[in-house]
Amino acid sequence: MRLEDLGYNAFFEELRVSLKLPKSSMARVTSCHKDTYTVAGEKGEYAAKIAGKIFYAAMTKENFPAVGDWVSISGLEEDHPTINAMLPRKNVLIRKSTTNSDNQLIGANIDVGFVVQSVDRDYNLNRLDRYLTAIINCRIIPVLILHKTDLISEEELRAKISMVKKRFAALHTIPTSRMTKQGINILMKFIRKGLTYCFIGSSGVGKSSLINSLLGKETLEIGALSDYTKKGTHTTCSRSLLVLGNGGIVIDNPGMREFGIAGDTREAAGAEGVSGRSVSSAGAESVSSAMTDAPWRAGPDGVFDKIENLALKCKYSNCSHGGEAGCAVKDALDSGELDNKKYLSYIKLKKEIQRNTMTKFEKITKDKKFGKFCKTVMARKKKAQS
Ligand SMILES: Nc1nc2c(ncn2[C@@H]2O[C@H](COP(=O)(O)OP(=O)(O)OP(=O)(O)O)[C@@H](O)[C@H]2O)c(=O)[nH]1
Ligand SMILES: [Mg+2]
Ligand SMILES: [Zn+2]
Repeated sequence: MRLEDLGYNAFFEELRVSLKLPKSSMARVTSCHKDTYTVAGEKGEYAAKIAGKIFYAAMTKENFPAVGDWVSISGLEEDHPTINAMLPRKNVLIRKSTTNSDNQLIGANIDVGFVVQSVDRDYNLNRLDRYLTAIINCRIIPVLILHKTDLISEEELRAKISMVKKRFAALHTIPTSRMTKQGINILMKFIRKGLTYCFIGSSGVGKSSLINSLLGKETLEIGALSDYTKKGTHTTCSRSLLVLGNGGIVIDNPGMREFGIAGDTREAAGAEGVSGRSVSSAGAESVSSAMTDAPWRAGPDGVFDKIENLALKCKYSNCSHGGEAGCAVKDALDSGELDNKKYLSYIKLKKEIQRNTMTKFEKITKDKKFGKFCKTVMARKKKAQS
């Protein structure tokens, strides 16, 4: 397989050249396991270990490879493939656990985030706010898939789509069903060769089933219908990256029960690119230039654009929009120009983002603790082996 078939492009090539890594050594992470990674490159798909130097240098979880990362492999000829370098990321989708302080890397170098909701029981606009905020924060274009349309009437579907449009005017929405095949061709045409699409959503909404439809074969395991009602049953247990027949690259994910919003993710994405410009902004450019001829162009500029624009007119720059005098957001709320539900969702997510954006000092302390933790684990491992 050519690297380009796995999503490699000029953006990653520039980074590779700057880091003086041989092109033949490049591979993309297709799944992550306990202490090995499956990667795919010109020599096919195989398992690789991570080099000690990356392990020791890793200050936080975000420094370890994620599905979708581009890595450099050595030792393939000697039959012990090892990841010895990782390219900075264009972006990385992060989920913050709402029960502990962990961040979970969902996928790296993603062009489009497909949020899948099943129209029968998972459809929820506040949950959609969360997914969209996280996706846009990571500079990824969001698209909504309203799946299992066979389970509701056309009228109900129209009402649901119009509620989505009212809340997120510019959000591209694709209704689909595996049973009636509604939208499957539209989805297929939407997916472009060489771009990476990440499927996220609750468990049982039909992410893996949809990907199987796109693959035209039952590659991914899907849940039994009876499992669907059981809370906490996840059919897909780990993320995986697959290439479709039309050249699009998709990432399947285990279902998510909650989706916490991480703070600023630019650092995890690789911060400054090796050429000095921001990797994230360079990524956004390459995404938009790759999509200028796409029928749908970029998604919404922001989930809460309308509120953010109103906020610019508030009397105080640090306005909390909680009732201060001269607050343009509150004025719009009072006049009915702004939807109350959208306002409440905005305030809730804003607080969460503020809470999860740690101060630099807090971050350094946490990073040091994690580095120390890794060293202790390795020392213990060595002692046990000797
Ligand atoms: N009625 C209906 N059922 C569907 C459709 N697509 C998938 N399903 C069913 O929904 C159930 C869950 O599908 P999965 O594809 O396993 O869902 P998932 O989102 O991958 O779930 P996790 O892997 O647990 O996150 C299965 O029983 C599918 O047969 C559809 O279009 N209509
Ligand atoms: Mg699944
Ligand atoms: Zn205000």
